[in-house]
Amino acid sequence: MNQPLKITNHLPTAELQALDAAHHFHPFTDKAGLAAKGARVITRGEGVWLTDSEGNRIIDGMAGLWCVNIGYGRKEMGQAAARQMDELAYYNTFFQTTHVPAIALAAKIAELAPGDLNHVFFAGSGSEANDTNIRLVRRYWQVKGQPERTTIIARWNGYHGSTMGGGSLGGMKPIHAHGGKIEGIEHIDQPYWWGEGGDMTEADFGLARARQLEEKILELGADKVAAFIGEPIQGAGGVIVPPSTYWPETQRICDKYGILLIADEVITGFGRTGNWFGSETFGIKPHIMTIAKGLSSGYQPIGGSIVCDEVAEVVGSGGEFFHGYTYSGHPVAAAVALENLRIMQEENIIDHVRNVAHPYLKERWDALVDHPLVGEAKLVGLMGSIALTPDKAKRAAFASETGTVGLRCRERCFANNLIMRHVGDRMIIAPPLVITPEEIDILIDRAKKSLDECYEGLVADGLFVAKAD
Ligand code: PXG
Repeated sequence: MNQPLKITNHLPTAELQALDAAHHFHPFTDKAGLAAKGARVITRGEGVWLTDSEGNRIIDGMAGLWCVNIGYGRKEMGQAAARQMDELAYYNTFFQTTHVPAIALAAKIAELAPGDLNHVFFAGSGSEANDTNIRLVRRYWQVKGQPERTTIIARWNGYHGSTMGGGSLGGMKPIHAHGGKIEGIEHIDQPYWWGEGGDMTEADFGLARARQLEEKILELGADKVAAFIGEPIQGAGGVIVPPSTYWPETQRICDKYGILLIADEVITGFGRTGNWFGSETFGIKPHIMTIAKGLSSGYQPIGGSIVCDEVAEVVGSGGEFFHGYTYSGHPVAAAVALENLRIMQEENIIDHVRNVAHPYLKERWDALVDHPLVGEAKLVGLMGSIALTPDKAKRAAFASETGTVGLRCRERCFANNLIMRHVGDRMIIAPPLVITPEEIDILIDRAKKSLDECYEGLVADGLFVAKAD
C-alpha cells in the first residue's frame, strides 16, 4: 500500500523545492527560471521576522505583500478563526440572509471610514473588489438614466489586481499583453516626477498630470465617463508619491464633471500612510474605496468596496444588483478581520506609525540619499521607496535595461536576509506597522550593506553608467 505523502517543514529544502517546481504554478513567476533556481521556502513568522527552511532569520521589509500590518504570529487571530469555525464555519450573504461577523465588520468599517462611506460590499481580494467597482459604477449610471457613462479612466503603471477587470484597470502593459483588456477603460499618465518630470517643478508636474484627466474627459465626452480610479500612492508601480498638487486638482476635475472617484486603498488602507486611509493623508474624498490586505493583516483573504451613501442608495433603488461572490463576507474571514481591527485600535498601532516608527524611519531613510547609488528617498507613513541612479543631479536612468540594477540590489538584500523589493530601478519597503526602532536599525543596516555591495558590483562590472540623453 502506498504511504500517504507527508509534506512538512522538516523535509530537506531541496525536496520541497523539487515538489514545488513539479506541482505548484506560482503567480507572477517565470516557471522555468524558478524551477532551475528553487523557491525560497518560508516556514515561520513572528512580528517582523520570517524564518526559512534553512534557518535564516529574515526581516520582512514588505509585510508579506504589503499586508501583514499587525505583524506575524498573533495568537488571537488564530483563536478568533477557530471560535468562528466552531460556531458557523460558512454561510452566504445572498438571498436575504446575513450573519453576525459580516454585520459587525461592515458596521466597524463604516465607523472607521471617513465621510459618508457607510456601505460595504465584501469580496475575497482586492482584485475582486475592483471587479465589483466596475459593475457598481456602471450600474449607478444606468439607474441614474445615463447608461452611456461606462468608461473608467485609470493610470498607466497603476495596479488594481490581476483578474480581467482588475488587470484592465491597472496600467501594466505586460498584464494587458497576456490575455487582453476589457472594453471601456482608458489610461492617462502617472504623476511620477522623478522619472518623468523633466525640467518641470514637482508642483507644476503634479498639475499637468492631473489635467490629463480633464483632457481625457473632454476627448471622450463627460457624458461617456463613469469614474476615475487611482491609488493614493501607487504601490506595485514603485511607491510613487504624487506631488502635493496632484490630488486636489484631480478631485476638482472629478467634481466639475460629476465623475465618480474610486480610491484604491488596498495598500494605503488600514494605517499604512499614518491614517486609517490614504485618502485622509491626501485629502481625497472618494465615492468608493477598494480595500483588502491590511483589513485582515493578510491572516485571511478578504477585501471589499466601501461605498458612499449616494451610490449605495442609487444602486439600491434599481432592484436587484446582479453581483456577488460565494465568499462575500465569509464569516471566518470577517471574524479575523474584526480581531485585526480590534488589535489595531486597542494597541494604538496607527499612533505608533505616526509618532514612533515613521519619524524614526524617516530620518534614517532620508539619509540613504547620501549613498552614491541613491537619488531620492520617499516615505509616507511606512511606505517608502528610493530611486537608484548613476547621476543624481540629472535624475538619470541607467544605460542597462530598466530593472537590471534594481534586481541586482534586491538579490543583495535577499542574501543579507532583508526583504526589500525592486520595481524597475526603484527599491521599495512597506514593513509591518508594528516595527520597532531597534528593528528599523537592523533594516537600515542591512539595506546599506546591500546598497554598498550592489554599488561595488556595478562599478566592477562597468554598469554604473547613465543612459545617453
Ligand atoms: N489594488 C491595489 C492597489 C493593490 O496593490 C490589488 C488591488 C489587488 O489585490 P489582490 O488581493 O487581488 O491581490 C492590489 C494588490 C506587488 C504586488 O508585486 C502588489 C499587489 C499584489 C501582488 C503583488 O507589489 N497588490
